[in-house]
Amino acid sequence: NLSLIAKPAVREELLPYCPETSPFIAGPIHVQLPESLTLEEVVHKNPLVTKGGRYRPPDCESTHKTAIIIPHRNREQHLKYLLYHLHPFLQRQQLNYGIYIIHQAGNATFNRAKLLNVGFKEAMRDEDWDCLFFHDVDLIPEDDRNLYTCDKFPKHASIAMDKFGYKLPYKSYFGGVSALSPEQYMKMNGFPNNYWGWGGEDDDIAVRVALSGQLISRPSIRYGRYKMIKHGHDKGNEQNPKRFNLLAKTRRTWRQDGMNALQYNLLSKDLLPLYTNITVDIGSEK
Ligand code: UDH
Ligand code: NGS
Repeated sequence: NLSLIAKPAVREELLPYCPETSPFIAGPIHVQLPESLTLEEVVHKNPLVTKGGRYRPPDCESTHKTAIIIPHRNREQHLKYLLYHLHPFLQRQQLNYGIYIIHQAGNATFNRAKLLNVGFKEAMRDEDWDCLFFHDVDLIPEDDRNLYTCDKFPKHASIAMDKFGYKLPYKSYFGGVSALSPEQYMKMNGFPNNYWGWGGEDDDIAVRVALSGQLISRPSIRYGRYKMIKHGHDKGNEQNPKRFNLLAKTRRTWRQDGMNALQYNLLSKDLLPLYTNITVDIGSEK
């Protein structure tokens, strides 16, 4: 049956497509954060992950190409634990995937949404990803039936977080982990670039979904479960006092501010064993 056969560019053998449901999916995950864990151990536990944090199932051709985009600064411990859990999780789902860390250089106020725009742009330069997961560094998925693939509409995946009692804190909550196809992302002009500091940027993204004529897709509440690694407030990410004013203007600004206005200086891009590390100067609030 020829329709079952794909010919990947770098592979010599012809592999059949992976089954619709991966046989390796196991359901609930008991999330542990071993104190002595090192990144080297994570590397050893994931022998099939290649430079830049890339993976393809060895025995079949995946029907999904997912990039994971993680905004980051000064959360090395969280990153270690996320990689420890995420690599095996994604492999059990038989995905063709890559992990990108978007590291904000310097000490200017943190800007999560702008980093995610940079991640989208840089990841799409590498590969024709069909789904991008925008993933906070401190959220560990607790069930591998929570598929890291895209839906018909922008997906909010972290709908049942432990810190909110495994339910949504409010109906339009879109923070934590979300997933969009490139088409869905561009339809809403990406994410806002002008939320400096904590809060509101995720609500702005949810508003953009609606303003661009899209709905929000969600996994089952039984699967969209996440453990948040406990932490205090970050230096350089103070509550943004402008967030309510910005949110009140999204309807007027979303077409001007987003992917079409994105400016940054790429400082480095390193293909590390477990992820592609992108360090970027995104400037500071004007
Ligand atoms: N992030 C960083 N470094 C920072 C700030 C944020 O890497 O200095 C990234 C990281 O991926 C994080 C995400 O941005 O998961 C979102 O950060 P956040 O601080 O907005 O959200 P979070 O839910 O924390 O992690 C909310 C404040 C928690 C204070 C709780 C005190 N008990
Ligand atoms: C809302 C924030 C969101 C935030 C959510 C959960 O109030 O950015 O709380 O926050 N919106 C505004 O501030 C406008 S949390 O409980 O995780 O600290 O994601």
